Amino acid sequence: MSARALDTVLIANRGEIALRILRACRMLGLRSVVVHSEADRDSAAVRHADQALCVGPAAATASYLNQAAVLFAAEVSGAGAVHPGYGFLSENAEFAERVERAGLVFIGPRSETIRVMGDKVAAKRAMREAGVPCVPGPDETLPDEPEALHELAEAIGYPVIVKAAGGGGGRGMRIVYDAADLLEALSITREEARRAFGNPEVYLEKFLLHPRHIEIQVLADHHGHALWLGSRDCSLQRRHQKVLEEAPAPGIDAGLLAHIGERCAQACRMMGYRGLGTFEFLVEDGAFYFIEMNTRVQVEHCVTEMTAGLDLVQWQIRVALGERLHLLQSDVACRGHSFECRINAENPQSFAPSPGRITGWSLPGGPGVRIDTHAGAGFDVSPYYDSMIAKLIVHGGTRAEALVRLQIALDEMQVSGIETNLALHRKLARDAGFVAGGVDIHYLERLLQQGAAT
Ligand code: MV4
Repeated sequence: MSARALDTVLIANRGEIALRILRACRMLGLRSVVVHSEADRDSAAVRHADQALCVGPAAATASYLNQAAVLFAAEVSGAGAVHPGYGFLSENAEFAERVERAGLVFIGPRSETIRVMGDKVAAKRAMREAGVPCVPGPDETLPDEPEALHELAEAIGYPVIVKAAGGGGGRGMRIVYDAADLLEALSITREEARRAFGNPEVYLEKFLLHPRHIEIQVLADHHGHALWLGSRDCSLQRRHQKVLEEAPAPGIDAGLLAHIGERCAQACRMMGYRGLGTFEFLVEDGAFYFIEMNTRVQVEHCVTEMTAGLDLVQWQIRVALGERLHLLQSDVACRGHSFECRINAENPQSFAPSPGRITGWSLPGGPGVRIDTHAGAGFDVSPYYDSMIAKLIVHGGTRAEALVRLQIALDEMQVSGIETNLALHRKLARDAGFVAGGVDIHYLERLLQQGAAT
């Protein structure tokens, strides 16, 4: 314990988020240790960190997911805290527990909270008990008897969706339109879940046909103080990958949003939640339905930073180190509007990753324009990791102003040497449905199908 310093943070991630965390550490006067794979030796995070340690070969399972190697790096560097970023080990309860047991601070909620939220049925039960509205459907283990199952589904009303308790983020789910298909859907999903997540438990929900995906950002300290920091609309997705996000969610009644936000903050207080968190909702016909909670910093946290005027990653670290949040809910404002485009190295038709060397790189700028990236001219996009190469974030006083900034910034941005989804973003930023605001979760895939047909 003696060598462990709470002035040193180990960053267990790569890419833009490693840099983002590093910058927050610098702002707080904290030392940073970055772990990296052999493929990321020349990365900007490695260059800028106070210390860098290689934890294994390029494959994530051998490096960024290698718990023993990451924990060993924390030990040898004398780090007192571990920031997992997003993806990789960020929502791994076992890893968080090992960090805790090593006497280190895991920058995130308690491992026990991560475990509860990882079980989507347990998470839903906790939220319902805290007064957060959930999708209709039971939050207890399903009965075994076929008749009881049929009665349950009838009571919910078809179509229903079968989801794996160990799933989430679109993995392990199956829609059932007709009672004749119910039992088979349950048994197939259960078998898939047993294999994929080691947990065969499944649950049933009413399947909402045209919802929006709206999130509430929360922040809680270790002293029972919790705040909600606004909403995000993440409905523009393709195959459960978000493409373009915005804050606040457009067209939602402010009173309703405040009511839901306050429910989320209250749920945090009841659970003794600590750190940053996201409540995911499906919103249909003006009603909010909780589906999942994320216990990490999210890729799209930036749009909330722009509208709330807060450095969320700094706050995440500060509360993890035990600091009190003195900010009051009445101090939290939502100023203007923000958009974030995820710029990916991918083929515009097939969406297959497009790794390789970036030869040309020209970034937009001006008021209200922010780029979070680890890439640049001469950067090699690795085939081993996620294909996101940059986030373009804009802010404006109104949604209309932010939208014009987005259009201009997208036109200014140029990337060559690899394929990107910039053209898709340019098209989206001028799409009538998107410009109007409030499209549903199926909008982007429908748009892509039409585009492919013409
Ligand atoms: C749903 C749903 C409709 N009804 N649950 C997909 C990801 C996972 N987080 C939950 N998902 C969904 N759950 C009910 N009861 C539709 C989806 C869904 C979806 C949700 C958010 C964003 C994009 C989506 C695309 C397809 C399906």
